[in-house]
Amino acid sequence: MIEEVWKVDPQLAEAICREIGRQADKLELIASENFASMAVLQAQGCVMTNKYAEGYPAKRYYGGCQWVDVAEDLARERASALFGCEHVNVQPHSGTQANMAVYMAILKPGDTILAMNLAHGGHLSHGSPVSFSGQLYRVVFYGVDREKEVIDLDQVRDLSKRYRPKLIVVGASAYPRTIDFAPFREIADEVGAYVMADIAHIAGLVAVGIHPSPIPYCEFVTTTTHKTLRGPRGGMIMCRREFAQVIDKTLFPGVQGGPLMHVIAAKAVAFKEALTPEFKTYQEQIVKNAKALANALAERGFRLVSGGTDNHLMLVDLRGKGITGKEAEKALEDASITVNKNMIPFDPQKPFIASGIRIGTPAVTTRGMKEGEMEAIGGWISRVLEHPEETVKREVASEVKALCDRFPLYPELRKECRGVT
Ligand code: DSN
Repeated sequence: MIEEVWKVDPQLAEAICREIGRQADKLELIASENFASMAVLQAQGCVMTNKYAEGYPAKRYYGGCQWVDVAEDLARERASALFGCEHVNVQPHSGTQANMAVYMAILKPGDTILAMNLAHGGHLSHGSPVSFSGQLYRVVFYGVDREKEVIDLDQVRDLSKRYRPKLIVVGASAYPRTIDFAPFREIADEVGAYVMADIAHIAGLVAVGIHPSPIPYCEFVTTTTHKTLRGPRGGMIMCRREFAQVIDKTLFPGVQGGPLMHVIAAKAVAFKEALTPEFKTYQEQIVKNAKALANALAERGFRLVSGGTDNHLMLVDLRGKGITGKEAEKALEDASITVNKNMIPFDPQKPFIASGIRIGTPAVTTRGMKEGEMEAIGGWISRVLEHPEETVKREVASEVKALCDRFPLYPELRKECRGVT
């Protein structure tokens, strides 16, 4: 796939190969990342990148769209089959653009949104003051209960009654527990609000039925396609039939121009993969691995926010270990283990320092790792964070490399790297 890049732009080819090497030789534990299949990568690298296709299948503003129409129809049909939704739009370039289209379809600037606090696990596009969502709308935040560290539904109800939001957003990027969507519907009905679930993180789990689906409870469901769903980087909106037209016209031409047809082609491939029995087994293993890793850390004295995990990720509170999230991220990176620093609920630290790290298992599970490997990884994380000295980091990095060699990633791509990885 990169032969021609070597000929035209060796500098860039080298960067690609070094990235292949980084992904293959280190442990990827960022909860929002994954490794797309070769089929997804090839579809994304296809000639559909050349095609303008503003509009929707059979209603385009350009000629010559018959084959990109096939791609978009396949993506739409498969997404509907996967999630059981009435309408789907597969054109959003990202999760944030999917959320933006929903907000702009049903809200006016100044309208009130009730959403989960970013510092408690929410997302920037759910009303953070640094995002358009916090600048255009009046946003009220709910969070987790201080003791149990699970979503505080009493607070959701109280705030809904006090502020009468037009939209309640449910969904998170750093929440380790199952989300029950039914109470959000009940509360929204009490105050006449719409509900949007953003399932970007848990979409793969929802698709195979090991996390409850928000579809019966929400007018709108948004997601990205590249996290647990393991497709190309992108977004998607699902909605009830009655909102199909307003969502489609708000996404295009409202907030986006021409769709990325090569990415939509790759989404179609990923959804086909997600409809297989193997994908269900994969999602189940993600959760088993997360539990095994959480146990391995807890046994070594690490405090997990909410006491553990039900899904693909965990949040580790490092305050008892005398190391900040920022320091932990760096120490682990030096040991070839990639995680991200993360705020924990009621964090005394600023976001750029943070008291915790977020750890997820989707990517290592794609490589074929199981509970035994999670136990080893938990041990390495503990060794590095308890003793972040150079010798320890070097030792762990070499053990990580040996493990990664047993679970090769993209071997066919590495062959094209001319020894540069
Ligand atoms: N940045 C993503 C994450 O890491 O969770 C969410 O958009």
